[in-house]
Amino acid sequence: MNVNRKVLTLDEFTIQELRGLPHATGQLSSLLRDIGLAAKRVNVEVNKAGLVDILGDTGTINVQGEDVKKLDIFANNQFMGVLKHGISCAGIGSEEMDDFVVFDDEISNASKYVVMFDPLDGSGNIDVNISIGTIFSVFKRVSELGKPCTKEDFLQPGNRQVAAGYVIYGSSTMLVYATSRAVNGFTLDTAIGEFCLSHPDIQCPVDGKMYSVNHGNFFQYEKQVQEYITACQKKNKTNGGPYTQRYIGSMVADVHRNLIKGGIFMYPATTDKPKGKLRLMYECKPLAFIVEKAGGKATDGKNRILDLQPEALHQRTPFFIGSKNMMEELEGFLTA
Ligand code: P6P
Repeated sequence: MNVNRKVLTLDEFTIQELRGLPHATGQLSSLLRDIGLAAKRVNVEVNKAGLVDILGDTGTINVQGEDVKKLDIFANNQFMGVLKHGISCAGIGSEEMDDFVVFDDEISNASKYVVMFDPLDGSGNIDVNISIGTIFSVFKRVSELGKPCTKEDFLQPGNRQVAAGYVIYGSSTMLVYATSRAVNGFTLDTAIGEFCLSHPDIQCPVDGKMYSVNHGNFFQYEKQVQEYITACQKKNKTNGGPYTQRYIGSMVADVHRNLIKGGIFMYPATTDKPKGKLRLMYECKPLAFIVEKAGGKATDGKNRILDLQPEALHQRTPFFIGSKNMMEELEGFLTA
C-alpha cells in the first residue's frame, strides 16, 4: 500500500536518514528520538505550569549560584532519564549537575555517545509565560567502548560534535537539530503527540535587521562592542540600518528567531562578568554548531566558538552568533 506521507514524524525522519547510512548502528537516531520523548514530557509540564505546583523555586541554588526552578529539575530528570535508560549514551553533563554523570552500566558503557544539555534555558521566564528552551550537544566518545565514559569524552572542541539541537517551548513547541547533513525543524503536533518535520534544511539568512543584546549592560561592554551597538541604531545605506532591537531574555528564543529571519545575538563580556555569562559546553557550542551548519557564524569575539578547547563543564564565554554578514560587520568593529 503506497502511503502518501506529506508530513514526516521525527521517528520516520530519523529512520529514513538511517536507511541512507547502511553502516550506521542506529544509536544516534535512537538518541534523537529519546530526546524527542523527553521534550514531549517537559512540554506537558511547561504548558500547564501555571496550573500545578511546578512553578516557582525549589529553594535550592545550583552550581551557577542561581535559584533552581522546580521545572528546571523536572526537565533535567526527564532528559537524564531517557538518556540513562536508552542504548546510545554513556554519560551526561548538565547545567543542573555539579559534575559529569557517568552512567556506568553494561549497556551505557557500550554506547557510542555522550550528551551535554541545559535542560531549561531561560527558566527565569517560566513564571511569566515567556518562551524557554532546552539545548543539547552530542559527542562521539573518544574513550574505549565497553568501559565507563571519561572526562575527555566531554571536553572536546565543538567542531567534533556529531549533533546538536534545541527545543523551544513557545507559541508552538519545536525541536530543531543539526547533524553533519543539515539543520531540520520539527513542530509538535499535539493532536498525535509527535514532532513533525515543518522546517526542512533550515538556512540562516546571510543578512538580517534584528540585533539582540542586553542594553542595560551597555556601559559595561568594551568600547568596540559599544560602537557596534551604536552603529546598529544608525541609518546606514550599506547595512540597511537602523536595525530593530529584540531581546527576550531567553537565548533559545532569540537565536531561533534570528536563525529563521536573520539577525545577531550578543552576550559580550562585561565588567561584572569578564568571561561572559553564557556557558560554552551546553549553550554556546551546540547553538554555534546549528547556526554554522545553517550558514551563520559564532564567535567569542575573537575565536570561532567551535574551535575553543574546553577545560571545564561549566565554563563561560562571551558569545556572538548570527547571520554571516552581520557577524562579519561586527568582526570589523572588534578588530578595528
Ligand atoms: P541577562 C537566561 O538566564 C540566559 O542564560 C539566556 O537564555 C538569556 O539570553 C540570558 O541569560 C539573559 O541574561 O543577563 O540579559 O538577563
